[in-house]
Amino acid sequence: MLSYVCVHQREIGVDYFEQPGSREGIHYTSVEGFGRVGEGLQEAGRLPIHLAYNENMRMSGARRKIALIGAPTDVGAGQRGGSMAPEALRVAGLEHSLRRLRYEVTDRRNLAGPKNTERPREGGYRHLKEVATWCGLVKGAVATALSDGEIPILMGGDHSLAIGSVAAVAEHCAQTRRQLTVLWLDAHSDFNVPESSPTGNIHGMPVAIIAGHGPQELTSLGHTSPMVDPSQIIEIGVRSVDEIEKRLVVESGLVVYDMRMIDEHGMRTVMARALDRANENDSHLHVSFDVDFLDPDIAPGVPTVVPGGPTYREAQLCMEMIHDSGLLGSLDIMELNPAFDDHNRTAILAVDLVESLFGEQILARAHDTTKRYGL
Ligand SMILES: [Mn+2]
Repeated sequence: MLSYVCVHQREIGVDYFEQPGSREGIHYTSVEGFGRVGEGLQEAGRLPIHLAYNENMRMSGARRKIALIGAPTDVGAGQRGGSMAPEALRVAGLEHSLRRLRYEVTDRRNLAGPKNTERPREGGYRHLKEVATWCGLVKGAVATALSDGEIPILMGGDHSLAIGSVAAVAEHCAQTRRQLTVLWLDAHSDFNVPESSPTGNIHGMPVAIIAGHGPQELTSLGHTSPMVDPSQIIEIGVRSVDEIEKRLVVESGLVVYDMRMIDEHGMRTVMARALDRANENDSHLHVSFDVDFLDPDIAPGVPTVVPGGPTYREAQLCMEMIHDSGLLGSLDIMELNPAFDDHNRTAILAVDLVESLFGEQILARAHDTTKRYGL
């Protein structure tokens, strides 16, 4: 009988799949080390055909608990509908998928904040007060999850809410003396200021704000300004930047891997370089995943589609490589908009990608990052 075996560091567990690819009949055992894995296998009468030992799975040992936090609002966006996204992700099975990957998952349900009043721009921004209130709520919920030893997954909501989650993560990292690297997966650079923004919608500004450029109501959510050193903010998948914003991005010192770089060098090289930066400092990696990062052919359910994004396979590789780094500490899933979606397919795709981010693999395999990607 053939079995697949996967062994995790620290919290050592064994997965037996009776048939390759099967998810049924999984037998789970806790063992102390390799010797006992062999014994366990003999006792179970199964033949291991692959043994995977992941030295880099720091996360799996230290943190196996996940908190889902819903922030149902679109106050920072130009289009309505993002407020329905947390429920769309639940309907697509996010909690079940993570449980299947052996995480202890608590759905902390939805935060309740101010409604979208659909007012026009005032003093450069739309809905600044509402965005600040929502971000304060998000910061509180994410901070609680982190101090409880959970990996927070923020289910947005529009991308302005990431100001709140990054504020919490940055403060947590400062308290625990951990370096922070932010991976911003997005079609846009989200680095607008009122002078460069054509709309005043704050979902186009969160990176500028966490890098220290923005209204006091939002920059003050951080324990310090900038919340994150711009050289530790890495943008991937960018393909739409407003005119004045281009100059700001270049001057800011953030690291941008735009679509041209992905075209020329491939997702593998781009991700290896990005993760190398995080690995150098053994950083807490915060991933802010704007669903519009993905090519709209596969992910139509976003308000601001930009053609020419990563394909399904490129996105999977991106997520798998982040997982393999063992550094993932917190995640935002942002900008999903069920009003633009087709039978929830974008939410289902987002859940599929989050599964890869949290360790789903085609096969159990040894994934020592250094050897596998030549970092
Ligand atoms: Mn964004």
